[in-house]
Amino acid sequence: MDVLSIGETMIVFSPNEVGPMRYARDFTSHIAGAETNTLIGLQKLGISTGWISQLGNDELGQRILSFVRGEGINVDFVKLTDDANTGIFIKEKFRSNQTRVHYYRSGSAASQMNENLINKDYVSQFKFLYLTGITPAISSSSKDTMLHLLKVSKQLGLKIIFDPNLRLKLWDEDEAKATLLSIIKECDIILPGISEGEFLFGLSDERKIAQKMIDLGAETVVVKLGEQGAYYHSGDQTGYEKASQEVEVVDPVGAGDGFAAGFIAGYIEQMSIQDAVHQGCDAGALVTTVKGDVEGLPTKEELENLNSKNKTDDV
Ligand code: KDG
Repeated sequence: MDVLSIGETMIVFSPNEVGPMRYARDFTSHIAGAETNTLIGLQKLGISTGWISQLGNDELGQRILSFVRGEGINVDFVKLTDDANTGIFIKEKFRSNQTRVHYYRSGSAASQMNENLINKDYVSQFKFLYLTGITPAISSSSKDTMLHLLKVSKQLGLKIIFDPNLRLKLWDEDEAKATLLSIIKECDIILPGISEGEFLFGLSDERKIAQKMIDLGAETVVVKLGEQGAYYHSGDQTGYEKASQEVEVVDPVGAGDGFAAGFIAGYIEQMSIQDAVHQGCDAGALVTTVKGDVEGLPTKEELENLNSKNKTDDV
């Protein structure tokens, strides 16, 4: 198999109307979790994946497990526990241009993951480990479990890919900075957002942020610049790439995870770094055109057809 990841996936509830949530009556629910968002995107692009996690043995946990399994991700090491609930969060569209996230995940099943979930034989079946900075933020046992998996994966020769995915609602700034920097030193490929570079190094120039991470030992760094695309630095290659076309944004959440899926799939298929970054930009842009984190993730065919804009099937 190609890419393994570990992390928490939740059910997200979104009020159907804009405005403070205290007035909301109707909600829509979706599956959301940065790591499974990326794994689902990879599966859609023909890359095989596996996910390590813990869910509550409850209705929401069963829904997440069937959904993730249904997308083709290997879930042999996803445990259902009776001791804790599946985490949830609410995505409130407070104003039409302002989204607020409210987490109800403290003490969740995933936050109680421990090292017993990590099976060396299973890990050895993969070539890449994909991690995000959310997993170490949710609890100390989850952090220890992820760091143990990182160590085992390095011993087994997996390539490590990391998206810092800073979530300051989940941990304090000093701990976040120290932990993320210590993880970055162990990684081969790093996919930060520009604001994460600012947080970690106090730098706002994407070229300097990438150079800092290269100096810390990374082989490839791609700094995501939102609608402006991304800047990459890999060996002696540097440059900027943008999505093939501008899109109408319906829901921006999940764009970074879609970018990771497009880029990693291109990297695994040995595209040039420039083409892989371009594919990441296209995948990230497409995610934002559909409500939900994963529903807009493109297939290979959709990415290939992207240039034939506004295509309508013959009816
Ligand atoms: O990247 C999107 C994620 O932020 C979202 O799916 C929820 O994983 C999530 C988190 O922990 O914030």
